[in-house]
Amino acid sequence: MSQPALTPVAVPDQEYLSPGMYSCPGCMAALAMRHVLKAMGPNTIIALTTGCWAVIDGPFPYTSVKVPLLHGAFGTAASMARGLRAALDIQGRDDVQVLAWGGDGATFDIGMTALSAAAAYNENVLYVCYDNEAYMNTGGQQSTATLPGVRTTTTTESRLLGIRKKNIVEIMAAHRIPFAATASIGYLDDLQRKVQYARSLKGFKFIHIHTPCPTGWQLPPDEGVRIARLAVRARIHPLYHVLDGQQYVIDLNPDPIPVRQYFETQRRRLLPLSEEELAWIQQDVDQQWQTLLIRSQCAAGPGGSESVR
Ligand SMILES: Cc1ncc(C[n+]2csc(CCOP(=O)(O)OP(=O)(O)O)c2C)c(N)n1
Ligand SMILES: [Mg+2]
Repeated sequence: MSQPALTPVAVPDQEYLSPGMYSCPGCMAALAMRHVLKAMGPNTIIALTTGCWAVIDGPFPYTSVKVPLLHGAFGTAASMARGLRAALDIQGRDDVQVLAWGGDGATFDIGMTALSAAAAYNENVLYVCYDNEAYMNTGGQQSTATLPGVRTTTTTESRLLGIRKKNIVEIMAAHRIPFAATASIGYLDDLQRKVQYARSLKGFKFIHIHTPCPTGWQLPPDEGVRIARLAVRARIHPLYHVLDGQQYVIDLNPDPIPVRQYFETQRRRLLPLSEEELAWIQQDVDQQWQTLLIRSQCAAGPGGSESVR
């Protein structure tokens, strides 16, 4: 990316969400949309798949979003975005950006086929996945984005060791798309910069935003941002981006905390984790971080630093 990591960015004053949305108090997915749209600007069309956001937006003919929005079936954000992009291209509307928007269930699971195809064909759209680690709109069922150790309404207790959260950014990077990145609702500067950068690129861009869900995670409404930051510090959700599937950059390297400490902050239901299971999760997180370090060919300072760029 052209700017150094986490340099302050100009966040536009303009708001593209109306007050009085249908989100739960403290909804991090709503905050994510608010900031992504600020970075995208008014010439944006949203391809929205089913999930909480299809409710937040409001019932037709009302909408809480001040840009055009197409609401489609579950898992179809990438397909809708391709159609919109093709129609805009026929009209010569290079000035209009297409934003595909889906939750973790719609992206990691149900929409994966359409998502992979859109990435493989390098369609000129930005796909944003807001990840609350479950199918929240239907009551919190397990998705392949659910953190191991978290008990959802459909978690099978006997199977923990060996089950991992799907690494969606690695999957997208393997398509060699121009830009694949993680982001967090706890670090809005980083999110703004990534969206602004992504919209300047042609081709398929993917951003995976970690958005803890106060309702589903049983958090007070003002706790979402703090918990999101702790997930970054625990390296459960490290902040990095990958250019063309090859160039890895770690965007933030804050003082790490152990996974155990992150789990202790959780109010959502957890499995009764044995020491062996906790150690396995920590080992897995450490291994993934080491892989990131090697790929980005940079060394973390002993105490951590705000940025390793
Ligand atoms: C084909 C189909 N299957 C199931 C549903 C029911 N459904 C609606 S929203 C939803 C959960 C979406 O989860 P996610 O994509 O993670 O978004 P979130 O609700 O967490 O915002 C489900 C299962 C549906 N609408 N269509
Ligand atoms: Mg979800």
